[in-house]
Amino acid sequence: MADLPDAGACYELLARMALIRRFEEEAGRQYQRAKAGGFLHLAIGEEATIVGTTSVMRDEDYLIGTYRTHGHAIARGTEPKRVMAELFGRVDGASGGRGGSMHIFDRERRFMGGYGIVGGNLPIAAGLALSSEYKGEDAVTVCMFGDGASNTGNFGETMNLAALWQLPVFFLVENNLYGMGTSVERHSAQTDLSKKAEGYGIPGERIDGMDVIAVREAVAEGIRQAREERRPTILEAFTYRYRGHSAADPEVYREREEVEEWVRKDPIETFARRCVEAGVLGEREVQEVRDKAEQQVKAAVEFADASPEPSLDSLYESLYVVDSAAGWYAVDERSPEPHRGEREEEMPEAARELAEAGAAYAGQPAAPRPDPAGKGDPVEGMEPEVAPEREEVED
Ligand SMILES: Cc1ncc(C[n+]2csc(CCOP(=O)(O)OP(=O)(O)O)c2C)c(N)n1
Ligand SMILES: [Mg+2]
Repeated sequence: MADLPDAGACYELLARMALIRRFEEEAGRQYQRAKAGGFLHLAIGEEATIVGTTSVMRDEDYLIGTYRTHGHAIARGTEPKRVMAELFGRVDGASGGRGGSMHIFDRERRFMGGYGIVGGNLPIAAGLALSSEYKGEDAVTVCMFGDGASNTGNFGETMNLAALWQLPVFFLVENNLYGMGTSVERHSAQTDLSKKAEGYGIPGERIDGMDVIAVREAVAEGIRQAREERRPTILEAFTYRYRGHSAADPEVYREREEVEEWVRKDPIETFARRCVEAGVLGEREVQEVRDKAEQQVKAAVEFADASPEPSLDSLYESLYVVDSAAGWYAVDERSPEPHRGEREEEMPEAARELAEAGAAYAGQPAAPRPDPAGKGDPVEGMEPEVAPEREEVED
């Protein structure tokens, strides 16, 4: 077992993990109260993998993750109140209230998301590393993704280019044993995910992702190789999410005993105990860490609650539109005349009308859905539906 670092570092590791845990418990509660919208994927149980990794990154390094990244942002230094405001869809959120739970983003801290497409963050990580290379920066890009993501085409393409171009990138698979409800044995022919990039020239290792110190040591070495030798490597960290895949998961694919077994290895409890037994931290400090987390999360909820919603006028701000695609919605090529929304000068007014129509529709689920291309008539084949119950929604 790797040695503990000094007391200050231990305190900081414990404090970060406790803060993330408390934050996510509260996020789950706020979601049930419908304060947070969209989808919610909690990483409760995975804190050691997250914090162990970020604790050895430099400020200049990039981190890119998945849709389960509230903790990653907080671990990188994004204020919890800005993450909570993002979940609430408010202007003071990390992404201005536009991203929600799956798209937390903090450029200043080089946290590049928050990404909803499984495996979609991998090529972006290679791109970030390539940009560092071009600019002659020392920065390393750390790319974290799930076991399920290792099956995507992006995985192979990214590994190939990362190795071929000797990019300063480091990969970490958060193997929580499932991709949604499918276990690794059922979704991957090669179940040793640390070997999965070997054929592309990227060696890997397996580590205990519930042990913050083990993660920290292994990641530090991976980052060092990426920075100093331009040698990308991959780490497979075994971890576990105590909660369902998302808030909508009935969890029929696993037994309660399995969850309980992992909870007994809880990364925060075991680390706190180890620090106390080694005399590095006192019981009083452990309690202080918990109290501080409680206060910070309470303040985050108050802040998020007080933050306003983005104005309707700002609905079309910060959107990226490819130049060649005139207008902002699919154009019906069969009719040559300009379609509503294609003339840019009409945009502000058209955007406002649509936003108001959308808001009216959301408030009256039984009303016919307005037709954005017409004058508000119902669209054929798009009969109004009643919004599904949150519990039934799958992503
Ligand atoms: C390209 C793509 N396919 C499918 C989905 C639906 N989906 C969302 S999460 C998920 C499971 C991914 O599992 P894993 O990579 O192990 O990450 P975890 O959720 O366990 O953190 C799937 C299939 C998606 N978002 N993107
Ligand atoms: Mg998984």
